[in-house]
Amino acid sequence: MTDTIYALATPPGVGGVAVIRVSGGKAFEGLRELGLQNEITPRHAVFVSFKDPVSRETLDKGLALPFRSPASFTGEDVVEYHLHGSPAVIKKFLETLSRFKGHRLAEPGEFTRRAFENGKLDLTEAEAVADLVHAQTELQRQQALNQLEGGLSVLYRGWSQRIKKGLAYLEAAIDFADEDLPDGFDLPVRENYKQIISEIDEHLSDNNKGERLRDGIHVAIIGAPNAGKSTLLNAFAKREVAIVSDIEGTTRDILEAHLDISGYPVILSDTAGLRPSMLGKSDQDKIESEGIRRAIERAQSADVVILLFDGDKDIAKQQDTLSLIDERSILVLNKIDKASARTEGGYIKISAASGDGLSKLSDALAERLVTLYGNRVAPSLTRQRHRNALQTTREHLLRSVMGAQADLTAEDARMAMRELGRITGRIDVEDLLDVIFSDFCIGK
Ligand SMILES: Nc1nc2c(ncn2[C@@H]2O[C@H](COP(=O)(O)OP(=O)(O)OP(=O)(O)O)[C@@H](O)[C@H]2O)c(=O)[nH]1
Ligand SMILES: [Mg+2]
Repeated sequence: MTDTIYALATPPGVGGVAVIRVSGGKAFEGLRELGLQNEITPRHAVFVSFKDPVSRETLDKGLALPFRSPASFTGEDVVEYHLHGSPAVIKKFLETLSRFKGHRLAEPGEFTRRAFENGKLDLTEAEAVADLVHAQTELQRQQALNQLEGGLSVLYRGWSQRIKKGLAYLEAAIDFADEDLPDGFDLPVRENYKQIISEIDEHLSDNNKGERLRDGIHVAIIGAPNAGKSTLLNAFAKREVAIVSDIEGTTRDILEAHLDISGYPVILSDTAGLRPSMLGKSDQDKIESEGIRRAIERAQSADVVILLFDGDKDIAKQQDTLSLIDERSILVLNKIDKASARTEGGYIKISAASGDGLSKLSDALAERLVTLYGNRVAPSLTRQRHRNALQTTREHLLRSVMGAQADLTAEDARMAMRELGRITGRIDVEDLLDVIFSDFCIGK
């Protein structure tokens, strides 16, 4: 018998209601000990005056909401306690639960883990629970929900089924043929596997969309010292993240702010002003040159780069910034509020200080993100784990297609299926039997 686990399900601190969740074989017993007299009716909330079973002291008055196995999130008996959301009530209640037989505090993710182990969710769906809980932007919510509803599972299971069908055909042909197999009998299977490979390739070459939506899209502000990079970061973040001054070389480290740009999670970074000519001239510059090195590194790794030009100075002289123009850049001219400001075309013109033009820049950024990642949530892989497993699946499948003999083709296809199953964690019994008994011959 596994332990009955409990934990606070809502954030700690003060709130209108706090929810404590209990899951396991002794969950209902605990509810009785806490004072429920009547019979337990699953999925019906009851108002209870919760009492410490030993001291008979009242802990709180609140609701208990029981779910009977297997019709619960974890698949076990579950009771949710809706209490007054105060730190003292929560502490007292958890303390009381800790003294119950077979009860212990849940480990991180343990409720979802049990849901997986009891077949309520597959691995990608379990991961989606975590993503949904952490979703900060609209597209993150949509993506997590899509995955929770089985978007990835359906896709991967579909491939797995098709590989399995081909495998069945190959094995039947190999095992039952009483004469030599005709040349090319396995051609349709190989064709089908080739098709799956190209579908996997398409799924993999999505610009890392799912991972970016999950982890954040990196947008870097790059430009000469005093161009107004820190002012721009602060304007977007709506708070004083970075120090702004008219001294060139104020910013050294990379500073980040998390933004929501039209539902896309963006990590906007402010960097040291590019001024390589000053590098290595004094002790002070050692720090600045490290800052510039980091700035250039960030410019290279970012998904989108805002190249910020100082509109108060000659653009042609901002060589270090100009030399970084590539397909990832958005060209922006700052300080247009100044009387002496440039008027060159091809730039988005802003005043980071007054806020002028910022909505235009924000729109341009959103438009770029739509181009890069689309604005419709399709099932996209969200983790390196998925990517690695798919790449291995692809390798096995490719070897299967190239296999000189049908039995080699079959063996590689089996490995491809197993690798796919690893992503969802669902290698169903039938698949396992396939793998186990495939080494037997018919008749044994
Ligand atoms: N008039 C005007 N001044 C601005 C604008 N944006 C920034 N400044 C001023 O320009 C100076 C430099 O601004 P910062 O934001 O510190 O520039 P930076 O690019 O971060 O500079 P470094 O960190 O040294 O690379 C400050 O005095 C700002 O107040 C603007 O749109 N208009
Ligand atoms: Mg700065």
